[in-house]
Amino acid sequence: MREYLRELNFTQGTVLQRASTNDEYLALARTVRHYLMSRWMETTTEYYRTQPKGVAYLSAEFLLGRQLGNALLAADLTDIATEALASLGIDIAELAEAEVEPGLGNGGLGRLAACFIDSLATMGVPAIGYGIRYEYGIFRQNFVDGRQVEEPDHWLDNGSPWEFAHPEHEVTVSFGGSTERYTDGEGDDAVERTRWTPGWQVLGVPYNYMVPGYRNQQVNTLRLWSARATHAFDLKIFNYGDYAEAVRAQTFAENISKVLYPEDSTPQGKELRLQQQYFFVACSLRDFIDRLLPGGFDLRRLPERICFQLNDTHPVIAIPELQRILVDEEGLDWDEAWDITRRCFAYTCHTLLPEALEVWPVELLGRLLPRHLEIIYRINDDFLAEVRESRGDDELLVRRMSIIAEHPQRAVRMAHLATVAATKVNGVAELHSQLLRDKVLADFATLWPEKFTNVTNGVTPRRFVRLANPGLSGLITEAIGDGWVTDLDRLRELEPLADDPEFRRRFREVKSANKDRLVELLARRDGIDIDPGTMLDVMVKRLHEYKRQTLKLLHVITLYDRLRSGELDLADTVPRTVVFGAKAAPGYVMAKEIIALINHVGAVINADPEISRVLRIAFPANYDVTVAETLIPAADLSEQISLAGKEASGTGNMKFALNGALTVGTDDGANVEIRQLVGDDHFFLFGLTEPEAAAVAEGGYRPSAYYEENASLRRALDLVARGEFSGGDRSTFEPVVSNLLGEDRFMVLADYQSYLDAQERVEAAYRDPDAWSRSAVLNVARTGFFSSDRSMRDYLDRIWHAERLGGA
Ligand code: GPU
Repeated sequence: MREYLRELNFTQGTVLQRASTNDEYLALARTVRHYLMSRWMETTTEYYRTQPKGVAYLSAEFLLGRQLGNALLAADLTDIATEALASLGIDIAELAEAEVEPGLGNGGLGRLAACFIDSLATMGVPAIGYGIRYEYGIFRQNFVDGRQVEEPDHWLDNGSPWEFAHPEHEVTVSFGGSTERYTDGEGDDAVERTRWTPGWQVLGVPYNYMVPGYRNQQVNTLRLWSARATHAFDLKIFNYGDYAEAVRAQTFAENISKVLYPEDSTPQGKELRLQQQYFFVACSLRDFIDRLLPGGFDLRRLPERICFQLNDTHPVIAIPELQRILVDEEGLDWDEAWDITRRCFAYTCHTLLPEALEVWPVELLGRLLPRHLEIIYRINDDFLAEVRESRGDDELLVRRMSIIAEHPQRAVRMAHLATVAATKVNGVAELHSQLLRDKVLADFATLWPEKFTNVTNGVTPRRFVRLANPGLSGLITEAIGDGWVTDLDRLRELEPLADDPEFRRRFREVKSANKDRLVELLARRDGIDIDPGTMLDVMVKRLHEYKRQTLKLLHVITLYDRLRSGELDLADTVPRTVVFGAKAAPGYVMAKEIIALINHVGAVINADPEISRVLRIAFPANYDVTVAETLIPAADLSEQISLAGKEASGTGNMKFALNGALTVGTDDGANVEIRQLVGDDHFFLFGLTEPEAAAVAEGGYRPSAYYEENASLRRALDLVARGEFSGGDRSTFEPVVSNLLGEDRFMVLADYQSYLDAQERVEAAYRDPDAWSRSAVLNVARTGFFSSDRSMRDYLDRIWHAERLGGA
């Protein structure tokens, strides 16, 4: 408390009586971080002193969510802080609301990185996260006439108490220019080498964030890089007297870390994005070599000290960068350097969609990073020679496997580069890893079968159960003690309690209180009015055609149609609130149309005085980690309905199950493993399987055939086409309808009937609250596997072979 008042007075420069909520939040945040500081320094010093083998998680995104609650929890200060503030007349909850979450990621991939660093700290693994400190994170989403409008995310405006800038540790990063061969040394010692003369440079300034382990005295580091203009650059121009030009140059450099690209799974190949990628990777490698290794360290031993884990292809340019450092700067010969480089990297692939696989046009890469392009060519030449040697002169095979694509333009396939270089390549769920091996990277898996492995994703139980669901956490702890927070398999001990009526009653009480919290949030935040007495049916994730929000919507429209026609009896229908949350990439036109359609359908249904008693749509704008934390614990039904073979894993699916929602889902991604664990009786499965979907595609899929044969599907689509949800205007949603009827790449129409049938089973099950809550409790008890702590153990065993120093 004394600490807190000190921060308020001396750092925030205000007094209790006059402090704003933001002042109070900042003072508390600084008090907590102060408390964690000595552990942080100790952890850092310990790693430096013992030089264990560690992990560097390279990721262009870390979708952290709010920091305060997590820091208090990790430090075990929540109760103390709550009481101390209460004695000053301050409500800690109100103050926590002042924190703007750092939205430095798009969705699953970025949130996964945040879960992983939490688990690594909690498990005492020597690990560092490296990424970009975007000045603007993921855009804020607004709806205007139901259409998405984006606004910049000024997350740093009210102060950022969790970061520590270290301008004194800046790193210089080079771009452009040219390369030349030269002879180093004389006579017998002479060697041919390459010199890169860059065209321009920027500085990377590190910002450190604490990553506190859960009550274990460990605090790891997340280091995010921010771009600055070099001093030399602007000095030179200032001396010419061109002040305006100097300032412009600064802006140019600082643009690099200005904004997060908002495309999720569909990279746009923008030059600035490649600059971002190289920028943070070059800073991170330099930082690791110069600052985390002892002076004079022999880089030939680098693989004994580190594994750089590549979070998808975004950081893959690190591979030629390390090779360049070893060959051009350290003077190692190519083959020795390449052997070292290969042993330092592992690659995680997060997709199966061809359009999500990053490629960089050779023209662009060569202009921005000429030396790296040469290195990539050489890597490719050696690799293709290896392929020819082992597989004969199969030129088709060689072309398929080449790191360089020739069509539609010459471009570097980053996934191929990563696969060639990495010690291990992993997918993020069993099915995904199998499809990587059998389809997407099949040629590589034939050549190097032992390279491929799986690590099923996980989520941190600290944030997504303990913090987000205090009611359920209390109930669990009362039943089995609190060990589950760091050993989630212990949730199994709840299984017998699924048969205890009293436990189920209390479980329902918790769910109902969580719904009340959500109702309160949506009313306050969005002016949305929902009834906590209804079934909460939730679909939250990025808007993507493969995730099939339109399938959910067709179900809703069918319910509406049947209720209106009297085919369904209003009095005998289970009341539902269907909640959507989804951002669309700003340039993804179809996704934005689907958002508008959801909102328009919602407007019509919610305005119907009769039907809205049993069916409502809530689509709060700007779904983010903070909203997820209130929404997920309140959900009854979790929608995981991607076309089989398209969702690499999904992680929302895990969060819902762990919070006692039942899943309606396809046999896709980690749904497969969820269903195996919870059992068929407690999961609503529907839809084509991956082999079935592949067979349908093979045979020539005709969506219109389903339309013609299925009357209720026809009625639902006709309602949209006739303008029922667009004030009679038939043109408004014509693109959505004609896309479904004409192409329907993700087979929404093929799975429609099966989905409807599954929803009937959902409704029937929900009518029996006791049986439903039994299933819900079993979902909690049986999904401890999806802790990101378990994912980290798998990475440690199968990929990193790093040491654990302390921790849980
Ligand atoms: N994912 Br590629 C993203 O969130 N963004 C991307 O750019 C790519 C993948 C997701 C997958 O779609 C999701 O299935 C997975 O659970 C998540 O990454 C984490 O692995």
